[in-house]
Amino acid sequence: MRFSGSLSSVDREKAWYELIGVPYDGNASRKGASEGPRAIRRASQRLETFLWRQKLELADLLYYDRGDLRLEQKSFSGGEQIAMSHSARKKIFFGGDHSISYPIIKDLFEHGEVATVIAIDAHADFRDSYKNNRFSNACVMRRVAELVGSEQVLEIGVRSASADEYAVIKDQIRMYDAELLRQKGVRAVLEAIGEGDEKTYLSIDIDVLDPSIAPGVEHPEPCGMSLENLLSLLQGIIERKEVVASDVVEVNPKLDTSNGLTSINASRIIFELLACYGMREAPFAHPHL
Ligand SMILES: [Mn+2]
Repeated sequence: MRFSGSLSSVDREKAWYELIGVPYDGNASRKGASEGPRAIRRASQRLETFLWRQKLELADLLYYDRGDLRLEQKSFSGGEQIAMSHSARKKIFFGGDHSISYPIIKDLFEHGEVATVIAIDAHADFRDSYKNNRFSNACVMRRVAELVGSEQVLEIGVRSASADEYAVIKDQIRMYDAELLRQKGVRAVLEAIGEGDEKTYLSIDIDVLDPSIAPGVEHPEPCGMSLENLLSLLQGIIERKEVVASDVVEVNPKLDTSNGLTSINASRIIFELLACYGMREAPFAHPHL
């Protein structure tokens, strides 16, 4: 099953955007996120592809679900190159535990396709090592910062870290945490982020949402964002920054509600990313506007 609205394989060359599942949970403590891509594809069939707010038919955007990218633990240490296409098309990956962001960003960074990274996440993910694993999903932004430079990393929505992590990030990483978002609102945070044309990777950990609307995650963290606020944040970031690739991670169907609420919200986020890309690049191309 392909993601809803995807071009068929015959028409794949017409695609402007690529979706890629990454069914991997080798660096999570509680397994299940490897089933995320399948659940998200299935959930995407349950939503209308006509987006009401934008009056936009998603299938008009021409995107192709390439299927799954298989990662091995060796991919994380650079012991094995990951097989990834390097077309000019924008890519949206969906996991998978959060550790998948690192080998993807590493590959894009080394090909000069990504310079800065924005992470939207309940957790700082800045431990040096977790359960003797430096590539744990709890360490992913630490590894990313070492790769691209800590001044090139921005974290949004954080509301959980250890004291040790906080000591490392407080002077090192630009951050608009959950408290600031709550006090000032999405618009003020977007104004503070500013505009820029650096090639940006946007990583969205679904646990940034409140656990009441995203319960199917390994580490639910109370007092999270609403989906409306997250979608507004994504719209604002994509309007202001040159987002070239993104991911949606940490959906764990084994921990989700029986009707797959977390997967539904993940596919809604992917719909919004596609719509934002389309509105930024070719608003004239959409006959319903
Ligand atoms: Mn997280």
